[in-house]
Amino acid sequence: MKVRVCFHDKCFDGASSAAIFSRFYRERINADAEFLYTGMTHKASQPFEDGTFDGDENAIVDFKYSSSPQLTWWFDHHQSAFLKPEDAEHFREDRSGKKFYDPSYKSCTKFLATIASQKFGFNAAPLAELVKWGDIIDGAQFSSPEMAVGLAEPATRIALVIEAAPDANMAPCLIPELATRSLADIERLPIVQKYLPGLLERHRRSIDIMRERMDSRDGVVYFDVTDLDLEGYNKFIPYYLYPDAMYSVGVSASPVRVKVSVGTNPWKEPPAGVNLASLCEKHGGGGHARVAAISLGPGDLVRARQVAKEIAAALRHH
Ligand SMILES: [Mn+2]
Repeated sequence: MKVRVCFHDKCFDGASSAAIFSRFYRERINADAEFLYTGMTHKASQPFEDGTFDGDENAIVDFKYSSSPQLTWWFDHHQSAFLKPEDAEHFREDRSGKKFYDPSYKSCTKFLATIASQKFGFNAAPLAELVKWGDIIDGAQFSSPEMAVGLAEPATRIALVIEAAPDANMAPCLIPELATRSLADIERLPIVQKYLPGLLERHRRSIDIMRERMDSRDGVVYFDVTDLDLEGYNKFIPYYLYPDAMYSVGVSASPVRVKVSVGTNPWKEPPAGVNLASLCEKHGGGGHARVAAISLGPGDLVRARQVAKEIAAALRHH
């Protein structure tokens, strides 16, 4: 029995959701399941390539819906969960009882643990630490910018490795560990230790670089790091450096995409009526009300900068 689990790649909540799904599935649905993991990335083009759903069961966690008849399980909490209105319609008509969506949850980790417990009798108690940190990290519920940027807690260090390690197999390797071990134990694993010291050093350097690059005006921090290998930078650095800023708009690049990231300072109360997911949807992106992004093709640098500057200008007026 093969179960294909597609999860939001390079994301602590995505990996944690896949871990909780796997443990839930093994304990409550089929003890003999063999899991195969596929990390999904928001790309400018269609994310689900033909042949993605090749399991006896196919699940998507913490990522967009697919109307494929092969998809048997779905859990998501993103406001922009549906690529097309027909997908939303398809989901509304689903009667499988195995597809779940609630954008009011701060993390898919907590959403999945809650549904699995309430509807399928899963005991999520052994995973309480993972659920707690999934919600803190994905929901930006750190007590201070220093806690979010200082990376003293095992969960924040594992999140750094998942987000930034140059190893496509990192999340698939860590998901079974996240399902069974404590975060302190996972931090000590050789695969984590192989990358952690270098990534922490790069993180410290990135704070200095971003300090030089950031332009903070009228409550909006703008920065462009497309010429540097900085995708996967810590998204709380803008508010650590500029605690009074309400929003940040950043442009970064990797070999596969140029990304415009738009965020709200989690330690401030934003004005009512501003929805960053809706703002980014106008440019083909999406996300959540307080944090969203637009992914463009690797050749779309000029357009990405133009979109980022437009969004920054619009936010400065709030
Ligand atoms: Mn999430």
